[in-house]
Amino acid sequence: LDELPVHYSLGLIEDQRLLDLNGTEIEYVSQNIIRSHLGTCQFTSDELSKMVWNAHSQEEVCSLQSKPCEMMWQLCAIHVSNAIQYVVEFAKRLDGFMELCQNDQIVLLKAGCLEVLLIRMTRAFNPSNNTVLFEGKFGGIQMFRSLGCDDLLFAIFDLGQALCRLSLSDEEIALFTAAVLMSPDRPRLTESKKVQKLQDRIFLALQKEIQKRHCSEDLLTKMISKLPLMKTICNLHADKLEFFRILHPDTAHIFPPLYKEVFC
Ligand code: CLR
Repeated sequence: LDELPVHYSLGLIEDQRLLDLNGTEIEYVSQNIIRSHLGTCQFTSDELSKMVWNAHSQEEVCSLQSKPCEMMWQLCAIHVSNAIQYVVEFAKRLDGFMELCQNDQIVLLKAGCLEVLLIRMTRAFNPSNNTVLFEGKFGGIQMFRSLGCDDLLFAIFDLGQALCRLSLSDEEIALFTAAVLMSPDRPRLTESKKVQKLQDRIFLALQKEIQKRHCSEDLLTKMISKLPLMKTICNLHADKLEFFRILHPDTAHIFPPLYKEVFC
């Protein structure tokens, strides 16, 4: 992901004939991905825009802050793994994904699901007051104080702000998350050529989608420029989790199985 998408941002794949796809086929790729996203995104944009001004009260924030560190970690892990289940369902509905070997399906999901979740977070983020959806209502960074991971949370909220500034449509979020999931450079992939082909098609569809809205041509470049921050967040999350497990060695059981499977 770090090196690969550069040639897209330089606009070298402008010609869809390079991939041997016609306009109808690209439209078909788009429709499959957008449908998969809408069917697995947990909340519709309408629902989210209604919830956005429903904020946690001061008491609710205080009660989250006074939870013991372990309990807050557990609560977050439960919400994260719940959201990951939807990402898994999204992946399964993408054309080509289930035709990959099982090893590669697992590699792509393990490596990409947190990045997908972070991009999806844009939909559940209110940049005007720097709040995110958590436990059914919106709240600021202070909700997560008892985790003891301020630097991680600041990075996540920074990303939320940066992605919201791009004001991505649901269609663009769908195609962007699909492209991130289908990253051919994940370690231990056995058929990365196949994944590369699928990702090329997705980037092409994304480029078309962006042109449709005839907004700034460099939107794709801006989207790709957020990938390093996402990678930083994934590494930071892994570090924090490792540190937590060293401090609390007896707490393996508090995390949901899916969270452990993906991150431990
Ligand atoms: C992302 C978009 C999904 C719904 C969803 C579920 C869980 C939320 C997540 C969103 C955003 C990030 C989130 C997470 C629960 C905990 C996590 C608020 C809204 C925060 C940033 C804490 C992370 C702490 C780590 C130690 C796990 O459709």
